[in-house]
Amino acid sequence: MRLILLGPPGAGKGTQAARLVETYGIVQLSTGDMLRAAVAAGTETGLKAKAVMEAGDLVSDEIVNQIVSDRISEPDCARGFILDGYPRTLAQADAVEEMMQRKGRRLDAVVELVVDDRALVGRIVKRAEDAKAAGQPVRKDDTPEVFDERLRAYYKSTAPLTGYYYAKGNLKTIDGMASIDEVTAEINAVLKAL
Ligand code: B4P
Repeated sequence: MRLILLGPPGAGKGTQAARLVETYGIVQLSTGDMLRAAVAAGTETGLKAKAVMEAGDLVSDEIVNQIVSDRISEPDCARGFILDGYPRTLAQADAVEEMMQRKGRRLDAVVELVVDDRALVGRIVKRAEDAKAAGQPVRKDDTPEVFDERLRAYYKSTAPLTGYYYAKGNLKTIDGMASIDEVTAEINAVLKAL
């Protein structure tokens, strides 16, 4: 199964991708996680991405497309994968098409999680508070101020992907306002019907 999880920051893409990994035994490719790992390791990519991510902007298409193209060619992706947080721009969506064509494969579904803006900021603030209470590191981009920028970047660059995939006929829209378990059940129902 080859799947894209689409949605605004905090919509639950990472949360649901982790559950799909358990159920279907396929790989989760989170560009957010890959970029955070590069920042933590201090690689050249990490050094370029750090300030951009902390400001809530999108890392360049060039960097992100390269990371995904390299990762998707690894053997564990042959059985399928979940793209979590990628693509986030039309140029990245075109890059996914090229990657699929090169491998003679196609995407099975694009699952969009729809959540309203107030709920999104509430989730991000809660994640930061929970991390602080547990003595864990708080993500630098999990503040209301940076979240505003992340949302702005989403509406400018990522929201147009809904129309892009709708036109291709493989967009599945899910109510992401429901509980985590309910969202999982809805996604599973959509995937079973494929
Ligand atoms: P990401 O790591 O993708 O961060 P995200 O959008 O906040 O994550 P997600 O939607 O997965 O939310 P989550 O499940 O964690 O990106 C971070 C940054 O990396 C970007 O701003 C950008 O700078 C850079 N980047 C990443 N990919 C890029 C790309 N392709 N191109 C350019 N730049 C890129 O859920 C959030 C919280 O909500 C959690 O605490 C969770 O427990 C809670 N939650 C989830 N579902 C819920 C539900 N149904 N009800 C209540 N709470 C819920």
